[in-house]
Amino acid sequence: MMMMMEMMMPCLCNGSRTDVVTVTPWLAPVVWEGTFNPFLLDSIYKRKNITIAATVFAVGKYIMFLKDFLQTSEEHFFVGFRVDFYVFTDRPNEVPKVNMAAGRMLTVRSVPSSNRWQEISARRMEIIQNLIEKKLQNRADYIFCLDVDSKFHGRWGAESLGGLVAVIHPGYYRDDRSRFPYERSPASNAYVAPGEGDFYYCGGAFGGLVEEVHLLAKTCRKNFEDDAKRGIEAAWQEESHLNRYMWINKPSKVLSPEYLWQDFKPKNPEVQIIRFSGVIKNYANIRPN
Ligand code: UD2
Repeated sequence: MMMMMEMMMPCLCNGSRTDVVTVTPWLAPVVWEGTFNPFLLDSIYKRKNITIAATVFAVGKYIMFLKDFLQTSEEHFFVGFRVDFYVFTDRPNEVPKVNMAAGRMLTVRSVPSSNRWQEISARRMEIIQNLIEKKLQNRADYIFCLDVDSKFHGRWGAESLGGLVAVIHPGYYRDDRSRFPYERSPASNAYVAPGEGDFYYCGGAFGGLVEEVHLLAKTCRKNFEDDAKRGIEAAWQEESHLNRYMWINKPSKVLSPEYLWQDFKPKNPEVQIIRFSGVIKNYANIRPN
């Protein structure tokens, strides 16, 4: 331990990254490669004996992405920690067998199919809320909710842990907020007014402490359903509601687009490592509508 403390003496006068913003105006860290020491973080969180839950939905043809998602998670996602994956699918018989390290577990749960992808995507909030209420409250400390059509390529570990954790969307992080695809109709509960909004966050990855994510899922579900009763569907379904939520309830940790890139996007210089990235897919072939 002594050795590690010596090695780790932080320097206050010389930031490790000067090409990107590493803290938000509300003093939440923005996690980029080079801003943290993975060994130090692992040693801090290993001692806490934590369990991390992760949800992933593979409904309809999206089951085809599950094998790579799970296999690459074994290589990169919280390696050495206790991780419980919850797979939600309408095709439980097609869940691939993936060798998992000791301390890692996979639970498969059946969910109904739908003929609208928007509904599959948006209903995740309700299912996450229920999972937390019925199962996770005393069984997991943190939870991450991830898109299945993605693979891990680099470390995603304890540096990502926080109370409420959001990932900056790779498509808009260099843009002015007037270009963010927030829901712009004031009639929707997901409405973000011009001149509001911090970053544009991904619907494809978010997390934090179980109780924080419970509140987020419950609120987004309620707002989504309330919209639906009035015949409204926000521009990007639950992603729009998540963005509204994160504007009001600032995330305590923000993950850079390293934590959800898109394979079709060339890497920008400030992105030194891609940790998790959406695969290229043909929407017309895989979505139900
Ligand atoms: C974006 C978001 C996604 C969601 C969506 C808006 C990212 C990278 N992705 O992606 O999270 O917010 O916009 O609704 O931020 N799914 C199925 N079967 C289906 C359709 C969807 O299992 O037939 C699940 C699956 O886990 C998938 C997720 O829902 O990863 C999101 O659907 P998508 O990947 O089609 O959404 P997309 O690419 O528009």
